[in-house]
Amino acid sequence: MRSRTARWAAGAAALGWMAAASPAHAAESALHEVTVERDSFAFAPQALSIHVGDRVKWTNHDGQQHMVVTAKPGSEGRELEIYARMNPGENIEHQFDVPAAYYYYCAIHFQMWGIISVNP
Ligand SMILES: [Cu+2]
Repeated sequence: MRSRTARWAAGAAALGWMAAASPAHAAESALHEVTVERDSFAFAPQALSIHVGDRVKWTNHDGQQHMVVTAKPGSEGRELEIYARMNPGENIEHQFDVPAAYYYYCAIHFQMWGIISVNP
């Protein structure tokens, strides 16, 4: 009984340490991956939920060029946050510093779109 209690206490202490450590971990920038697979004409995953300061990397595994285009939040589409081309095998990376929902698309194939929800 005593050892079981001790084990529980150790587990609780570990959980407490994890809870204390998580805010520091959340402050680190995470990298999220989006891919375009061959002949898919789609970004996968189509929807991502990330945190401010996180980075997103898009990789083009298709045999043709694709784009990633998205507007700056609050600009009503007049300013662009990303306007990038990816040749076959290329990738692009972008860090999101403003919390907003970023709808993006490929300006060559308008059926290709995705959304990045950047949370505070
Ligand atoms: Cu495309």
